[in-house]
Amino acid sequence: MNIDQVDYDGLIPNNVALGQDVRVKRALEKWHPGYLNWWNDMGPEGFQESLVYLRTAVSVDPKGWAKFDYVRMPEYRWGVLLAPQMEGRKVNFGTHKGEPAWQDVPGEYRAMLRRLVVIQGDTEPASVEQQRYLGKTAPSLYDMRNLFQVNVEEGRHLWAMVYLLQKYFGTDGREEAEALLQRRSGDPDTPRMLGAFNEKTPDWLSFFMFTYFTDRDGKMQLEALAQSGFDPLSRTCRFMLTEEAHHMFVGETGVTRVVQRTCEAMKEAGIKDPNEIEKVRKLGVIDLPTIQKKANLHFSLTLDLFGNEISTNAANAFHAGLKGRYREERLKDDHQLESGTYPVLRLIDGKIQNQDAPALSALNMRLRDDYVVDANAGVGRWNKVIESFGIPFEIKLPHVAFHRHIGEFSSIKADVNGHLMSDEQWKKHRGDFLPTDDDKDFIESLMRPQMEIGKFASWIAPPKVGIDNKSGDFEYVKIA
Ligand code: BYC
Repeated sequence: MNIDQVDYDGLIPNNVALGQDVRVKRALEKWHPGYLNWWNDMGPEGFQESLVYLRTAVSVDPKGWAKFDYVRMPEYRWGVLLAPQMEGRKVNFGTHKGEPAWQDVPGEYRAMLRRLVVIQGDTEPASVEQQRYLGKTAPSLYDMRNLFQVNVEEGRHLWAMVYLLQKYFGTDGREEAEALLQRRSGDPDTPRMLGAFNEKTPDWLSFFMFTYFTDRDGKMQLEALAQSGFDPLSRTCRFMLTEEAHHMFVGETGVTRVVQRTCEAMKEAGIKDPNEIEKVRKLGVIDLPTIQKKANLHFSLTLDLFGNEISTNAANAFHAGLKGRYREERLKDDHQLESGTYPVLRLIDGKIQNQDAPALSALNMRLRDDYVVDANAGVGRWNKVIESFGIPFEIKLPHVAFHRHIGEFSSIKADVNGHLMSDEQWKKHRGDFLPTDDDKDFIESLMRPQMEIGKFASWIAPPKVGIDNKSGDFEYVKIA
């Protein structure tokens, strides 16, 4: 079989010759009904019978890998797709640098590798669960379609990790695959593994912020895992990154369109001061300070996903050649990091300051730094829109010490500029930085569905171009 092409004949589309791998094929076929039950119980509420204009991967060739068509979500062809194997690929970092990449799990790293795969896998269904109710308040059919596209692809990413568990981790892999269907986002007894995936995504602004900020953590972690010396993981993550790009596009353009609509409405009403919140809200759009608060919330929750700044887990995974740095192959050093240092922002004598730490221990910090640079780029594009209307307001990412629950700053309170605060001050000013109940109620009041073809809710501008180059009045979802 040509690796670029996906075999659609069996129950599970794949480019891994599943037909010749009877044990894994059976294991996945056995897991499949449980997955569909999970999708029906925890996937998008309603719309399961609707025809959604979705893209499905038909090849792993970066040019032209997807085809678009109307699909009922439960009939989406979730499959197992790996990027093509690279001839002669080597382990590119850590103590095994230069050895041939592993096609099987190295025995001594089995537990570490399984943990990484399970954590990655756990985030995928979690995000679908978090976004479960959003279809009902979609601001347009275009947005609804994008939501469902993101959801089915997160489902596919779960399949990607489950394939690795079933193929390479025997009985315990099978048990982990089952457990991925049992945990639930936000459940007090069986929560998802990482903090941000147990938070709510209650409205569409949160959805756009989540796909902008949190899916971008996905990008960074997948880039780091794509470096893995365990070749099947690397190939899996490389293809997932292709899909992930669309999710961040949905987030970035979603926030852009919200900002655009707010600025347009302010201009039409002759409001120049962005802090005239009540006046702006009366126009049926979301004021810029509230958009800033949502960005503060989702950015800070996402920073927690990078783990502790100083981490032996991260050091061990790098040393073992399992998880690299962001775009490891482009970095110019020895790729072993036995002796170098890296500056880590820490709390020293009550002050936030940089301190050099062994580079190997500081890998989470480094990936987080790369993330912040990447996240800042899109924020700059949001600000260009505001600037084009001449409104004196700039969206800014808060300081990394702000509102943290994991790592160095989890034990302190800091404002968005990184100034330390007492608990009292924090209580008093929390609502200046993070959405208050009033803000939430206001946003919720705007979340009225707009399901007429080609129409958009009052608080969001239409996109510049449609999906798959479709026109503005294209019926992205045929609601059943
Ligand atoms: N919440 O040594 P540390 C995505 C735990 S998103 C709860 O710093 P490490 C997506 C940690 O597990 C990308 N617990 O940990 C986006 C450890 O516990 P144990 C997902 C946390 O391993 C949108 C202990 O604290 N992929 O794809 O260096 C939609 C010590 O911590 C948290 C990955 O994350 C937390 N936030 O760093 C859909 C890649 N942080 O084991 C999808 C795989 C830490 O000692 N995961 N802890 O009991 C990893 O590489 C790492 O495990 C982490 C944590 C970066 C998550």
